[in-house]
Amino acid sequence: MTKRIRLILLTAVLALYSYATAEDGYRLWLRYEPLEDAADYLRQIGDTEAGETNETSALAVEELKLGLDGLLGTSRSSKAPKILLGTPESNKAIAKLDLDLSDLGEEGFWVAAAGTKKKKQIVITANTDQGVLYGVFAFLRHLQTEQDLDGLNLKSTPRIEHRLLNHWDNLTRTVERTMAGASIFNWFDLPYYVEPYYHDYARACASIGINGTVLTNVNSNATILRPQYLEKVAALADTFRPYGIKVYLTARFSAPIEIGGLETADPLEPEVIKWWTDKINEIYEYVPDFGGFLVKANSEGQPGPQSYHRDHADGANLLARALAPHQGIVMWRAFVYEFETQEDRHKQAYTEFTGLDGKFEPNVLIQTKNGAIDFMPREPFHPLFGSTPETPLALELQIAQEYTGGDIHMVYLAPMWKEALSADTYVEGVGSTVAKVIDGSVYGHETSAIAGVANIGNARNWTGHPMAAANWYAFGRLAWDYDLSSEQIADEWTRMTFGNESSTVETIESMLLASYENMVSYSMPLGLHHIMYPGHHYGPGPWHDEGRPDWTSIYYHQANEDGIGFDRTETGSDALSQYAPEIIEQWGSPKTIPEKFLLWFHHVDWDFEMKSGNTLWQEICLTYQEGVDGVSEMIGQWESLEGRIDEQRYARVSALLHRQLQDAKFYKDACLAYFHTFAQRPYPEGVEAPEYDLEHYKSFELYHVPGDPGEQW
Ligand code: BDP
Repeated sequence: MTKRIRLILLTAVLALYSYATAEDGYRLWLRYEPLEDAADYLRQIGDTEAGETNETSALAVEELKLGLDGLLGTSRSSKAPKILLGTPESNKAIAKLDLDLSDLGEEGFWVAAAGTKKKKQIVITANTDQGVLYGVFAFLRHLQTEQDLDGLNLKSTPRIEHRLLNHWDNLTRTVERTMAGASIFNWFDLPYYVEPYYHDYARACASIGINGTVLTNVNSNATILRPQYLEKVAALADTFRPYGIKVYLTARFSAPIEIGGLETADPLEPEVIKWWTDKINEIYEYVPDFGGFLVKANSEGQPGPQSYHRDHADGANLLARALAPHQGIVMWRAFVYEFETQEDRHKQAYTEFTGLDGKFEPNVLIQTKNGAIDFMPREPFHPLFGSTPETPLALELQIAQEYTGGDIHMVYLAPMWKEALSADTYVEGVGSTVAKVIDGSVYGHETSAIAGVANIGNARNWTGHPMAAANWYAFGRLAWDYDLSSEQIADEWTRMTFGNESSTVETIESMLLASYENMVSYSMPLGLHHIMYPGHHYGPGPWHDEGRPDWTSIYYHQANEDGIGFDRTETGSDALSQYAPEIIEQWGSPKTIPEKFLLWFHHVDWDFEMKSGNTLWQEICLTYQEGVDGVSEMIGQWESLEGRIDEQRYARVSALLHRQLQDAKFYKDACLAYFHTFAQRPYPEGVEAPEYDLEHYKSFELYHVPGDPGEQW
């Protein structure tokens, strides 16, 4: 072999090696890189004795092997404690232990040290194979995060029954409001070709307890209900089933007209009822465990029952009755507001759905966004939570960062979701948190659901921004157990994604945990909301004043020479009256409301004195500045990791953080330049005045922003 050929070969081998070990993010939090303390663990973990009965249990065995081989290497000592894996039915050795699994339900698991002093064992068990699979992921997470095996005892059951991703994916493969590439669902190739990555998607979802996925956009297309597409849906359902993931679809209310050839979609017309019943029966022929429908009706131009002078209950019940014999559910969205009325949008869903409470079939859940406006960077909880004692509510969160920096900004959303989940509605006394309304415990509902609008696309690393995967992870973990803290979830994710080296972990965690407040501060602080650029929603547009009033910014901030903020008290829209008396009392005065919600409920003078002693104007300026400074700090923290983490992710995050800083500064400068025209007061010390005049910011345009529906149709 000549020197030259040897060199070429060597380069090829090296390239292959670096490709194979590349940290391109594809493996998400399931990297299973060798542990530093592997030798220690190897003394405590021996061979696996598994009971295998079906595809799900086979996956559990395979995952455990994959995880252990990666984390600890492939050889095991015959003297080390064995892992007993399976249900008491599938594994005789587990049956012999005679464990009480009665509190584990269908999905819970138990991972524990078992056996005798002489013959130690580790048991990973559950009532079902699905539970065992969850147990395997929990055990591997325990190892990945380098937890102790002494006294191992992980017992857990999910708090919420249906834990769903909502994909806002179109059949054309564009994705509404997600920036991570095209839709992962390759409809044209289905059912002939099932992409291998569908398995990896399902596996990642299962690893965090997600058990359902809505495949299609809430702005729906009736084509998905055609037989040709149902075949495709069936191929996906077959792929996801062994991972415990059910598929759901969005139902376009006018489908009987669009694909059924009827002249009406009136939910009370017998031919419409028959059409949906036949369609639903047909779906179950393709997908015997089809989960049900998510419906956006009479909202933002979507068809719905009100077009026929029927109400939302008539619409939801039509579908629910046909789904019930198959155990399917309807998630009917509360995100509705009238096209014509000028009533504060904040109030409309509450008025609509409290009026219908008690009229829904038992398999209907009203799916409600965390806040009443629309996934703003920070929203007070939706007043509907706790206000429909007869009707279960599902919580809809947005993992995609529509208003929170797209997937360009590093923003860890768990703190926002925790704020919503732990908000006290007071409806049944202190402690009636949104989480408890959702899990059904406040009013004794049996069924419960939580949904996250997915931030996933066909980007190699799934979510575009390497840090955005933390949000997918956090959603699943909180859906399983809303009592987990943002810190704990950040810690798990960071260790699993970047390894356990302590200063790396500390640095990334501290960045994650600061990121949410930073983003709120540099975009919409102190209760400001809906002041984003129209259409694509990326970046500021506080001056936006065209079109229907409640789609403008000026409608929401109400800035004038006197002050700023939306009066939602008695003297204004009175949306506050939709909350419990305890909330009204606290939030009713600008002096007592938590300042983070001040301008959401109050129109306040520029010179209003804040708790800090600053005037409102000064506080607004300082908070914007704090947000920008926070991003600079994140950059400094990230730079301290150079050389300590892989070059690939280091470089990507670095570039993104620099762009985030530029954007944050732009947000601050644009908003301050604009609000200054009303406030006309000097910028306080410590605040960098906007670099340019207002016209500069107003004239700035972004083109072809990913996820913008205006670009898609
Ligand atoms: C808004 C989005 C829009 C969605 C709508 C919804 O801008 O793209 O279709 O919510 O949730 O946030 O239906």
